[in-house]
Amino acid sequence: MLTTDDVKRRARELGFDLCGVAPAAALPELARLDDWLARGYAGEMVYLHKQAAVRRDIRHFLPAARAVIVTGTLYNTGDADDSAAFVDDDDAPLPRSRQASRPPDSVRVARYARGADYHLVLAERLERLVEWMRAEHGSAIDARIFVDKHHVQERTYAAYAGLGWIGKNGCLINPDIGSWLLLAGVAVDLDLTPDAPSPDQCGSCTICLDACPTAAIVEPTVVDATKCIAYLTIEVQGEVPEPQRAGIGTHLFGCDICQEVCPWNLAAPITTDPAWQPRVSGEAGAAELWQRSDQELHEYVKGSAMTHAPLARLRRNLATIIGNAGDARLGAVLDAPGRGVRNAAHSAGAPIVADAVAWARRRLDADD
Ligand code: B12
Ligand code: SF4
Ligand code: SF4
Repeated sequence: MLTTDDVKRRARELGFDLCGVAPAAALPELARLDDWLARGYAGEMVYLHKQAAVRRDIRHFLPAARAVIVTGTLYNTGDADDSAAFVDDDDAPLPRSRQASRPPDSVRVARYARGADYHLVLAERLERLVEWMRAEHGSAIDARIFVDKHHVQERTYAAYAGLGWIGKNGCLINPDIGSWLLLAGVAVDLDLTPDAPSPDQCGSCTICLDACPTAAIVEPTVVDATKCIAYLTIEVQGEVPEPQRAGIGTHLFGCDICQEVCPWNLAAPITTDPAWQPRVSGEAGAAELWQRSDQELHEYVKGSAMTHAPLARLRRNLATIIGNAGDARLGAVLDAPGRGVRNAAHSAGAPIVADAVAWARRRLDADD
């Protein structure tokens, strides 16, 4: 008979840094999603409303489920984004020298998006875990994997599986390895012994709430996505509301500030897993990226989770960053996407890009 320890051992061999088991139940904290949705915090992410009924109980995802195996994978390569440069505070935790050395239009790419597309990597590893469970168990197993986009509240099941606690920044934090973690798992009809949940260790700290540049953490553990830079740069399909564009700063894709500042990440271990080694540079300049052709931009994001965003959305973000850079000279490149070569940068013709370009010009002119 398969035990929780057997599953954890195998998960470790497959490259997962953490693994635990949660009960397959309608856990009380799952009900918080309804309140969050009712407050309008999901914004354009209508899929969360549509999936809400399934997300209330893992047994709507897999009716036969008796246990939820949750994994955590460390993606910290030590390749820090100095997002905290954005925090206008003398106590900012990152070295001022690095902040000063960055050109004003250096883009910021969230760490999780710089390596290989985790949806594919983790799904493949979980499939192998399920195959192994089927072979070991001897008789049929009903199992269904989930990686991010599936209809499962991963953080809540992860907390019950003992992987960590829900920090005030909303992220699951493991006391040994911090919060640079991707979550994924398997709902299964096996009777596996659940782990004990980890205690909350945020204490009286409020660093992340104070550091969030857009005040998106509206109360401890609750993020209003419509204010979050990750949502504005990744999820918003159309035009970003004008009053929110300045707050995006130089973020091209996602935001790590509330994790960069968290004391539990100060000693986060560094992974050597080849999957997470950066393939997308977080050091490129927005003006330089803007001048690339669509084909070159596609090469820039190839293989990473950034490919989930259409090129026009990336160009919209690049124009916004240029507008925020405060250097009027950068405005000249806005006339030459794809280095001005005709047809090289089709995505620049999208209305959301044209709108962001017009805004960036106005902003740079006003700064002049
Ligand atoms: C929608 C979404 C977003 C939205 C909304 C985020 C949010 N905070 O709600 C946006 C686009 C803003 C976003 C941003 C990011 N995301 Co996101 N996102 C998701 C997604 C798809 C659903 C999350 C959701 O349902 N939100 C609604 C809220 C209400 O639900 P929740 O976040 O799960 O929160 C639950 C807990 O807080 C729980 N809870 C609260 N208090 C307590 C107390 C106890 C004791 C317990 C048990 C539970 C509990 O109640 C809530 C409801 O169940 C999940 C994947 C998934 N399938 O779950 C990834 C996920 C949460 N995101 C992830 C990541 C990595 C990020 C970013 C770091 C990416 C980036 N660098 O830009 C940021 C972090 C922003 C932040 N501070 O939260 C990881 C988080 C890993 C971790 N260590 O926590 C996930 C799990 C994806 C994955 N598979 O790894 N994301
Ligand atoms: S990801 Fe950035 S914008 Fe979103 S809550 Fe964290 S610090 Fe705020
Ligand atoms: S910064 Fe402080 S309050 Fe925020 S998640 Fe980390 S420990 Fe908790």
